[in-house]
Amino acid sequence: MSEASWSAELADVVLEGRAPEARSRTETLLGSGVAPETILDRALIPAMAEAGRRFEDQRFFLPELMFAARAMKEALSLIRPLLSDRGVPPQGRVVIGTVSGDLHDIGKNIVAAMLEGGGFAVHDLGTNVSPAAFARAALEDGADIVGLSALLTTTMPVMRQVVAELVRTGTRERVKVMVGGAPLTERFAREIGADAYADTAAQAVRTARALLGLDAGPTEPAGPDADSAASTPVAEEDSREDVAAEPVAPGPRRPRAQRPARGADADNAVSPRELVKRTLDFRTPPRLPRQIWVLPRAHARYPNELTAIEDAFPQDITTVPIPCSEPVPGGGSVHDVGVFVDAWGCELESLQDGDIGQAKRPQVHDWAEADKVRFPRERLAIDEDRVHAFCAGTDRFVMAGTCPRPFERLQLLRGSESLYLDLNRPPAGLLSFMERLHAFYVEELELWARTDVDALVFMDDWGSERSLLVAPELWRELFKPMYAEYVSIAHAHGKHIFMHSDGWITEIIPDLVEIGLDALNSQVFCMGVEELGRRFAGEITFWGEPDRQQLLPGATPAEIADAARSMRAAFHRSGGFIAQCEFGPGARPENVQAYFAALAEGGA
Ligand code: B1M
Repeated sequence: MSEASWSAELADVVLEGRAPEARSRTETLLGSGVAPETILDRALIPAMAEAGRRFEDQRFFLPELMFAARAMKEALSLIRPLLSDRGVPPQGRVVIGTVSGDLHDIGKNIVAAMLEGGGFAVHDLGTNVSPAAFARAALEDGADIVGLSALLTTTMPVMRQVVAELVRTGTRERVKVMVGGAPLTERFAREIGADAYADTAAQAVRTARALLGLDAGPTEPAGPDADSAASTPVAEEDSREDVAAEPVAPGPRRPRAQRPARGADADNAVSPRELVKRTLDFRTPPRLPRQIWVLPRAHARYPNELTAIEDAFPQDITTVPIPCSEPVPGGGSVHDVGVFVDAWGCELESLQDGDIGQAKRPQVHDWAEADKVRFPRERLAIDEDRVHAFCAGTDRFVMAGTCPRPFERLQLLRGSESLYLDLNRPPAGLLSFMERLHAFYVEELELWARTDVDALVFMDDWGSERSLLVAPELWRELFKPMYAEYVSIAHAHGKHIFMHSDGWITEIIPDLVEIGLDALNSQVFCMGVEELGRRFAGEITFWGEPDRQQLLPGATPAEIADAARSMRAAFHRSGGFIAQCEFGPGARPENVQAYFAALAEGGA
């Protein structure tokens, strides 16, 4: 077989994530005398470069990218030892990690895999890595590049400390520093004295090559649509049908089109509860309803400022504290530092007081054994009298005290990375577990829907900063039917229903509108406020939210006020916009205040 055809075939096998075949083909090629560096240069590096391009332009999502990376690693495990035996050096040595205080590792792992696929020797230090540990590893490994990842605005400053530690230990002049992660910018990289910033994993490979003065690409790309690789500086598919039982009819749509004319029932004397209902039903509320989400660290740090904000801008929405008649096992709080075991038996590790941690030790190693998972059925013992009393005792709009999160729960049980891999070709055990999980949440929502609460709520994070985490088709097949049923339950009981998702999710908003979701909390600034307004205003209520990554921590109060007005202009159409704002650890109290003040101007 010619080099062009074996390299294109092996590249395709890697791109399709067929790990055992990637290994066996590599074995055969090596056995027939093809040099390991030729296999790397002609097939593996081009395949991973193509996988990165597909991820960048959203033909690949996390499951596909992780599958390809796994196949590449299988092949590399045969090639790497041979390369070192033959004295072939890697393209460069990279020490990489997520900085102290930060547990996000999905993006960093992809960057590490792509760099390996690009021919670099990568030492991944994991998450929560201290400046001293980066400097030590850089020295010991003789690294050419130190790669730093951070996803939290509160952990970005650690990157500056890493650079300082490299200087202090005399390592800085020997290594290049590359930084990346959703909240970072080119400017920030310059300010902290890094050598380069890369915004995606594919870009990280190009940047690493440029930093080390390597040429634009090692080889002609393989595979049918593998074109230019520019380098820039600075269970079987079919078994999915088993999931989630019957297709679910969308919940009854509220008659959004038949709204009364603007101002028809303007009545400033309405209660907060009625105000929110009018907003959700596009019945011309006299002002925008308000809701603040206070995270524990903001509570502890700014108690007086918080009281002043709540006094000046009384809140219109509240949540029932979960009044189960049985105690929920586990104890402690999900916000405490250390390891917290939740009601499902999942262990979460939190580094900072007030943060929700990362799954520490996944329970499910094989979906065939998922029947061992303990469902917290005590949550179903709702003390209805207490819920009724709570609702009767407030004139605020009341949300249920539970929040189904099927995707998040699956990640906590299985581990994020393993779940993404599973979702690529979901095994039967996963699909049947999803049915059980869904049935549990349905039972719980049905119970809450029979109480006096005004709304049900559910959440799952579906986006990174730039794209969906999974392909929209997969989401539609596996998760949309679940959410559609949640919406149906709420509407059948005359309740409204709210959803939260982080990240860029523009592509699935039409689906959420279609199933009849009433209100969506999402990162509207990463999707584009104007575009969202143009496409969806009047179709769904935007439940906040001002950007928590750049604006709330970094902008001036005047900029926040402008942002708040732009949200109202984009989303409010005789209703359809709730002035929700998170008050988290990085947010400045004057900015939270400015947001509510700007939205209180001139009524709705
Ligand atoms: Co977190 N989280 N999270 N979270 N989370 C974000 C980052 C957030 C933006 C969501 C939001 O508020 N809208 C927000 C940060 C806001 C801010 O900083 N101001 C946030 C928060 C607040 C938190 C907690 C504090 C939540 C809480 O407790 N209340 C908590 C913190 C825990 C901690 O770290 N101490 C937390 C926890 C978690 C989970 C554990 C639930 C989970 C992480 C699971 C895991 O990583 N194993 C999680 C997730 C999944 C997210 C979102 C939804 C998605 C992140 C992701 O995996 N993206 C995220 C929302 C968002 O990003 N808008 C969010 C997919 C990944 C492929 O993209 O990581 O951007 P990304 O990586 C890209 C590029 O950035 C780049 O290449 C990658 C591939 O193209 N890149 C590099 C990354 N590193 C690079 C390094 C390089 C070069 C390029 O060179 C070295």
